[in-house]
Amino acid sequence: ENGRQAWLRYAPLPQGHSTPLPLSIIALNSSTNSPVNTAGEELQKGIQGIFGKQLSIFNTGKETSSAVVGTVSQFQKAFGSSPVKDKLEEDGFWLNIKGSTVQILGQNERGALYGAFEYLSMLAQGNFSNVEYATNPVAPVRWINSWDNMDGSITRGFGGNSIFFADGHVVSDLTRASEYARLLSSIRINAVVVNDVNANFTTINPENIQGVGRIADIFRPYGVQLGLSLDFASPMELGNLSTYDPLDPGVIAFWDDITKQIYDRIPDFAGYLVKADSEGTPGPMVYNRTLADGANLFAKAIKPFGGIVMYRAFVYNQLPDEGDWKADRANAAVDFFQPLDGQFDDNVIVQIKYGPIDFQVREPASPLFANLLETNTAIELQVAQEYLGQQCHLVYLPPLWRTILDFDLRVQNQSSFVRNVITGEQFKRPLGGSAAVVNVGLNDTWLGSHLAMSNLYAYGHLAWDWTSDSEEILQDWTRLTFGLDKTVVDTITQMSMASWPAYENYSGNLGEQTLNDILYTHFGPNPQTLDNTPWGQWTRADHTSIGMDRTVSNGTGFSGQYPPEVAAMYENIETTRDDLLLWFHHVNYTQKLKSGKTVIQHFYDAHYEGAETAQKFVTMWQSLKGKIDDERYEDVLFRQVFQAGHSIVWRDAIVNFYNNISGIPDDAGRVGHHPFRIEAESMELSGYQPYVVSPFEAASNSIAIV
Ligand code: BDP
Repeated sequence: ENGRQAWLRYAPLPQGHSTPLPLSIIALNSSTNSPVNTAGEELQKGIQGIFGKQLSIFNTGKETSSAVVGTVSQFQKAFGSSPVKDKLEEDGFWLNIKGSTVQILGQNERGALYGAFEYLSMLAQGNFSNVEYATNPVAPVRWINSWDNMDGSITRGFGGNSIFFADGHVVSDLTRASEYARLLSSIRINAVVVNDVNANFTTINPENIQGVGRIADIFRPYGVQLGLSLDFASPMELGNLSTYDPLDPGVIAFWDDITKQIYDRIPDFAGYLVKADSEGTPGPMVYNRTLADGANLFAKAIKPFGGIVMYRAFVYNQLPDEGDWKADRANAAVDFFQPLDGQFDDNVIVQIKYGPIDFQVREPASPLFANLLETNTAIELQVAQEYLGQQCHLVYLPPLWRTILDFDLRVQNQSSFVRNVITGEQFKRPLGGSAAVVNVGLNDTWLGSHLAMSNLYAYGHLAWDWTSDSEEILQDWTRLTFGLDKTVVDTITQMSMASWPAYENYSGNLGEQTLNDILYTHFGPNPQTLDNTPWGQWTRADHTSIGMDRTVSNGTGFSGQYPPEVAAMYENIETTRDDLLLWFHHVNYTQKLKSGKTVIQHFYDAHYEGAETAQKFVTMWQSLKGKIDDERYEDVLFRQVFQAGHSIVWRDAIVNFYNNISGIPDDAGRVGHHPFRIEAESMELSGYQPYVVSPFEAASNSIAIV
């Protein structure tokens, strides 16, 4: 049990679980690369694993007591008429289980494969209900963005090197890529952009187009399409042109040609992802062209082939001068994109990070979702826990995502939830959906941590239907990953559901964002870097007060980017939720919250509470010893012990920082007092040296041992 099978282990069910099974499998397409063929094999493998029964696969036969898998039209051809009672949309499927007679019918082959995984997931969880239903995705784009570099490293990767690239090329052994596609199709992900958004032009040289073509071949039987990130300056770097101006005829011809080369090799290529004019990347603004000119350049090249362009809204190159108190990076996306609404081609989707800054522990929903009424949009999430403990901390993310997706933007004073905007439903847009940054690597655990995989599993399920219950998804994942034992399921549920609030409590609360090292690692606590950088995660803390005034009346004007009802709510301290107070307002440390506590006392209490919860994860996990395999038990235990310790580092660094800067004592007398603590540097050290840390708050007495 090294984690490599993730939630597709097909472990034998405990004694006493039995059900009438189909006697055979009928897969209505037997060509090797077809998802329906894959579905047949997967059903065989799953039933073999769960029940120890070897079923044969046919491509025709008697429907009764068989599991038939195929598309609706394949079924009609084989059996005359369609049993499907509800409307199926692209990628949707129909599942009809009547004891040993099972119909799994997709609108397309991909849908049929999704249905097969759904049936197996039920069986693997000992759920033997007879069911009959159709299910459709809420959006056509359910993508993953990999941040893999051509040299094999992964930007913000915490699970080893790339499964796709090494030394500038596509690796020859793509076994892991195939296993990954299998995992992804089981959670209904339909495309993966394989290279980092900070793209390198070499990805699209002739050799690498062939290479990524091999990845696409490996993905195809799983119904997963391939996409690529582009480097906007490729016409110069690869094409030897003197410009990459998006309106230049030579540049247009260059991209037309590259696109044709890609489709010659990968006829089902999904599309492009573009990070331009962002954090130093080249883009259309270099030539005084608009971001829409940039996006439409690719959109026009790819349109004849049916591809799409995901154009990222993470644009804030033109950062204001430091010290300019009106300047606010949070304003950037709306400032840049809102004036261009209506100018993007129909096959462009503007991909928007969930909050206006950058994957922080809590942010308000990006106001850009409310400002593009004539543009397709998608939400960008991060399964990679870049700011959220980097897979060394357990943080179950769906509850965080739901704060954004379930937020009502009140566009034109009408109900307008973010989840309905990004699917295209709200503003009647043809395209939309989501992308998540997922940095799986060669590590057997994929993400570097067994428990972190629940985030990937949940992302797929939520991208299919954002109203699904985060806790139920987690419990399905737990049963599939660790078995049906109720204590195991309950304990992992409790830990996971408590994990994001705990992390928020010890890492940055009241909307301050994650108070971590912002300059480089994005990992441990370093609150003092926050106001000295151009990155915009400002706290604006001084001796008496804290928080960023983003109001229209006094501050950066950010709150005015929301539609009127929401803008009015955030403009006013009284109507701003406590958990976003310091995002929108600058207040005294002694300001009273709605909870009745002062801001500073809330900091102290929350940090102690958060760290205490993280300590409990260790004992909770220990209660599972013997109930799950030793290999994964030990691995997770190691991480939970680390988190428990690191949460104390977080707690003390932050409370000491605010205690020093405000001079206000902790009512409960905890801050600065650790009567039972034995300092590491006062122990007998063998092979370790004392080391003076900076910032000093990050270690007691500012001394660590290394
Ligand atoms: C930041 C990451 C950086 C990414 C960037 C992005 O630190 O590595 O390149 O986002 O999303 O969060 O483009």
